[in-house]
Amino acid sequence: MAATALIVIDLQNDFCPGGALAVAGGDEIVPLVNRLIADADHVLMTQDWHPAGHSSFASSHKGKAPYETVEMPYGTQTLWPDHCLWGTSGAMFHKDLVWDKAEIVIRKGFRPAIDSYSAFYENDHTTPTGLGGYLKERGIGAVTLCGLATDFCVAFSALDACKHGLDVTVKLDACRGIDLGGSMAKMVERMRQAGVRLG
Ligand code: VGL
Ligand code: ZN
Repeated sequence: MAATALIVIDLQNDFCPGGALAVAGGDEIVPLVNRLIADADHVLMTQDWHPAGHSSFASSHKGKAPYETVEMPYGTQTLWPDHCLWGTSGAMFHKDLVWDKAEIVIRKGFRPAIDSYSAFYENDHTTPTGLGGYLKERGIGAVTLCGLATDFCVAFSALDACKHGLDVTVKLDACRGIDLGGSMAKMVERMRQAGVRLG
């Protein structure tokens, strides 16, 4: 039987209370994620990792405020407060997360001109992060996802995992969402329709 991996998405300080792009209750999931890590055969992580002046930051677009949108060559991009600047404390994993077991950390969002929600592809849906190939080579056929944020990086990762033919579970109680303009209900429904198991 193909192996299963737990993928912990973006459980970083900037997405936790007090962080630059805080997700309500983001830190509450840490104990549960630690239990999932302890029980998992393989643990993979993603880390949102942006250079200063990244194009997903509202501050990079004159006259734009966070949570507004801009049209990028690859489609509509939501603008965010500056967050997860590479190498800063905001980009580090939550201090109580026990992630020694992690076999790989996939960093995403490091190209200045393109954002990346999914662990598999950047927001143009064509530039790969390499995770798809990694899972294939490792013989991993099923993934369980948890982390932040439910309606952005977790959901887009889950949808792409389905497209890769993986068996996909999202542990909703080990996720927290941003919920921008109804994005939570919309993305949960999209995951359900794509065949994601919502556990
Ligand atoms: C995320 C917005 C911007 C996420 C990352 O991890 O869901 N959301 N960058
Ligand atoms: Zn980001």
